[in-house]
Amino acid sequence: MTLTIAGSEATGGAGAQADLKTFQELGTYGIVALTCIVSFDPKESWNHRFVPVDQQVIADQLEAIQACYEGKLGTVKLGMMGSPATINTVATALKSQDWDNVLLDPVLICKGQEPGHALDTDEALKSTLLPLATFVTPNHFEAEQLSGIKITTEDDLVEAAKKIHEVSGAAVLAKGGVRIAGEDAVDVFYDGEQTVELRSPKIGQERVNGAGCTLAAAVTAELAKGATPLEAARTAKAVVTSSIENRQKGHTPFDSVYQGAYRS
Ligand code: PXL
Repeated sequence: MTLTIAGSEATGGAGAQADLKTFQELGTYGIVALTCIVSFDPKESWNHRFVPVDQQVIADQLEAIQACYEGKLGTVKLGMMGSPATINTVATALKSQDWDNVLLDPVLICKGQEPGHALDTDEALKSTLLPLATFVTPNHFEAEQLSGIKITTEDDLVEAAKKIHEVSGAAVLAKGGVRIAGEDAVDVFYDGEQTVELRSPKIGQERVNGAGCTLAAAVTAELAKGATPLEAARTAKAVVTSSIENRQKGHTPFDSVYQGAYRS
């Protein structure tokens, strides 16, 4: 059983939709509490229109979920929060029970959001959610924000992963993706003991919508099934590679991942 606390991305590529599809594909019972609704704007270069869900409604969803599955729900993924207020509401609910796995995908910015807004969200993520996390999956930009390290090489990515582990105690899977030069998409796993570079050949040079969400959701599902953090990271890399290979094209300038063709 896996819960995602995340935003809706209406075209179905990213956010809660990607999380639920990934949970289903990996054989866990998926549950969602929605934090916000993102609708790309076809009239404005597909910028993100962002609407937060009312704080009371976020709290109500979590109340329903936690009461329904009390004693059974041990794994949660945190996706796009969108505001410090939502981060506080979510943290309050999380603290009302014990968790085996709290996976934080520190989604910081979405085009169309105010940069100032993202800075506040960054601070709230660091102070309020990062200490609760057992596993963190920052992308290139988020790893720079959380570590304060500018990342241009694989070595920088390793340093950033170590720094984020130091401040959180969590296992870290820092994603280089297409942002670090070279033939391979490299992600760095660090859990305080092992540093492992996970690589697979890049599939094009463009970002694919929902890849980060899928990777983090796959880690979440595997952790819920009892995998170690490193095993979960390896499986997740295979899931996201398959989801990129089988991407869905639309009229957006980017394609969206599709998880449905993954075979273990
Ligand atoms: O991929 C990051 C992401 C997460 N959550 C929501 C999103 C996006 C990107 O579009 O819309 C809701």
